[in-house]
Amino acid sequence: MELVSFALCPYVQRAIIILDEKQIPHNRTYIDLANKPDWFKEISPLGKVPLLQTEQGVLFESAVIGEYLDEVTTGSLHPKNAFEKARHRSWIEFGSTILAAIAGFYSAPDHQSFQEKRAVIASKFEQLETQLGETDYFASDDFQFIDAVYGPIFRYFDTFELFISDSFFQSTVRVQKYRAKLSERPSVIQAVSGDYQNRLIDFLLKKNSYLAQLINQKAT
Ligand SMILES: N[C@@H](CCC(=O)N[C@@H](CS)C(=O)NCC(=O)O)C(=O)O
Repeated sequence: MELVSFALCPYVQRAIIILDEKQIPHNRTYIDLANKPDWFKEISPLGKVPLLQTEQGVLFESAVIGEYLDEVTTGSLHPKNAFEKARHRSWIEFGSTILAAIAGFYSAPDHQSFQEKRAVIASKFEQLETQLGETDYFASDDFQFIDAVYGPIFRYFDTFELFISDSFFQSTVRVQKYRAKLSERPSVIQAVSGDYQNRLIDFLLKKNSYLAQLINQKAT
C-alpha cells in the first residue's frame, strides 16, 4: 500500500497513526500541495491528501481510509458496542470541526477575528471535556481509532503555545490530560518528521495573519 501524503496535514497523520498502530507495511509519498504533480491530479478525485493506493484501486478521505485499514487487519481499533462505535464516529466528525476552527484561527487577519476564533476553539474543547472520563485516552486506557484523530489536533498547540501565553486548556483539565497522554504515544509521535515544527512555523509565517505577526514579534 502507498499513502500519498503532505508533511503538515493532520488528516494524513490520522492514516499514518492507524497504519502504525495496526503495524501495516506501507510506503509513503510526500507531495507539495502548492505544486501538485500531474500523476496526483489524475488519481485524486478531490485533489486532496491523504490518498491510499492499494492493489485494488485508490481510496480518498481520511475517515474512509482509516476504516478500511482497520477492517482489513486483525482486531479493530473501534469499540465493539454499536452505539459506542457510532458515538466515537460522531466525535471524530467533531474533531474535523476543530481542525476547521484551527485553520480559521491561524488564518485570522486581525486581533479581533483572532480572539473570536480562539474562543471558538476553547468552546469546542469545553464540549469535548464533557465526553472524557478518567481513562488515559478518549474512552479507554487502550488506544482506539478516535485517538488517531485527536493526536494531530493537539499537536498544533505545541507550536501555538510558543507564541501565545494564555492556555487554550485552562478550563478543560481532562482535555489537557488527554492531550498529554497522546503526545507520549509512539504512533502519534512518529506521524510527523523531526522538522515538523519548523515546517509548520514556515507555513504559518506565509499567511498574512495575526498569528504570523506574533511569530515575527517573537523572532525580533
Ligand atoms: N476531508 C478530507 C480532508 C483532507 C484535506 O483537507 N487535506 C488537505 C491537506 S491537510 C488537502 O489536501 N488540501 C488540498 C489543497 O491544499 O489543495 C479528509 O479527511 O481526508
